[in-house]
Amino acid sequence: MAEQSFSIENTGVIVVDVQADFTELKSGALAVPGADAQYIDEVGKATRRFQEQGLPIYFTKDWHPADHVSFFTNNPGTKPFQEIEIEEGRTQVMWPPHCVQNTPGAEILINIKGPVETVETGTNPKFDSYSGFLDDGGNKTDLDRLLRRDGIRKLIIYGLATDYCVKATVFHAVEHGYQVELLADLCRGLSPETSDSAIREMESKGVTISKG
Ligand code: VGL
Ligand code: ZN
Repeated sequence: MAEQSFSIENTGVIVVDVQADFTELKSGALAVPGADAQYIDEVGKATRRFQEQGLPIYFTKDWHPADHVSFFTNNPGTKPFQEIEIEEGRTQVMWPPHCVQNTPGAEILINIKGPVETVETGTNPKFDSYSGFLDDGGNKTDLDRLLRRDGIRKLIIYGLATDYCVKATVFHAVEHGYQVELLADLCRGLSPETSDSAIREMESKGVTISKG
């Protein structure tokens, strides 16, 4: 793994779902192992450094209504982390309720002074959305439009969780034609196995895997 290697021209930074509910630091409802105080500190420092270098910063924010389909509490008889078929051909992992709109668990834990665009995901109660670009119903977020507006061709991506929202956002970024660099040391995953295979899959799609 090399240090982050992109030239900064036409490059944007996507910080995926660095929110209280995904951290051990805040004893989040869906805490990702290793998303502790030191991790949050490192992600904050890196993000501020990129902004000082002049790179535009885009946050994705998991932002669910209380009646969201992905919460096991909204699907009677299901248990957390169980995978169910919610309709013909569409599966859904049952998550503990997390990142509910306007609750402390949904708060992004990065302090930054300069301008940042924030893109909300998972706002439709009927569809989950691991990707920052597109939900499971095929509905677009504002992310691609913002990146085009800003002339971005290359993306540096990191955040939570490697095996879910980071993975889906990276894949869609590649599909949308962006050149992608993943900063692996600034990511944490829910499980080591699925995180390792997510990173291998990213590499096979031409993503550069770097340190922080
Ligand atoms: C995420 C599970 C459910 C993530 C979001 O940010 O990776 N994972 N919602
Ligand atoms: Zn979610």
